[in-house]
Amino acid sequence: MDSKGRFAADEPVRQTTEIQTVSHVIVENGVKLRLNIVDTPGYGDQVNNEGCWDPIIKYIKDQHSAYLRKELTAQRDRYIQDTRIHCCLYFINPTGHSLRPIDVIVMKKLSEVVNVVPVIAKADTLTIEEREAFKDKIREELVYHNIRLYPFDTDEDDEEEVALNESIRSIIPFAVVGSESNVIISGTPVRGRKNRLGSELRNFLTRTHLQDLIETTAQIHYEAFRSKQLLALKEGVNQRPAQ
Ligand SMILES: Nc1nc2c(ncn2[C@@H]2O[C@H](COP(=O)(O)OP(=O)(O)OP(=O)(O)O)[C@@H](O)[C@H]2O)c(=O)[nH]1
Ligand SMILES: [Mg+2]
Repeated sequence: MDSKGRFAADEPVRQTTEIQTVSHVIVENGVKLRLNIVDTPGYGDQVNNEGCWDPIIKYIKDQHSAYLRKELTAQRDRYIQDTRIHCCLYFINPTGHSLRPIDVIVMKKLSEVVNVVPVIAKADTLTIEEREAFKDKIREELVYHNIRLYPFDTDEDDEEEVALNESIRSIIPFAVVGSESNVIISGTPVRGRKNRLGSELRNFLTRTHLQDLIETTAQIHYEAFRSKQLLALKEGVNQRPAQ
């Protein structure tokens, strides 16, 4: 795939951000985990990127809306299929300098509706020193721009949770490398490159924070959406003329 996400040069260049979902099953400690991954090819590709985040925000809200509809109509004991986005990985270009204005704007907008986790893409293009300096700079900028990302501290957090959140904040942004080829690990071909980049993110997503990402989505992001919708519904009813 080239940098415009096309398979061939004669395919049209996208005009907007697309939304593509794929489903993966991964096995973690013998437990099967179904992961739905939603990709946004074309994000940030345009000369004028104004509004390129709209389809992404809309998609996230649509999932909340679909869940709310099912919740309002479902019998209590029926399982509701959950398509809500539990974690949004925001890929940062490995410039080594600073966040771009679009990164600041979009991370702020996204953090109002979803758990946002910043990730430095193509981290193999930076030396270890550059990478650490870039991470420090990004952490500083996140504070400077008052971007409150996952994990959020709440009043009910116990000591253990506060410490866990603190440890994540000290690692963020994660650094990753992508791969289109397989390497042989213990005789089995595995997609990837031979280095440890990415293992911290994998651990975070599939082990240490899996449950908390799901709970935070339900208790903070979805709850905020839900109460707003229900309030609007109620006000709509009150405004209707009496029959
Ligand atoms: N060195 C290096 N190159 C990478 C890495 N990941 C992707 N690339 C290259 O960077 C280019 C763009 O990568 P993509 O993964 O298609 O980028 P994208 O942002 O998803 O692009 P769209 O899907 O079109 O929005 C390709 O040529 C990749 O081979 C990486 O971790 N390291
Ligand atoms: Mg892509």
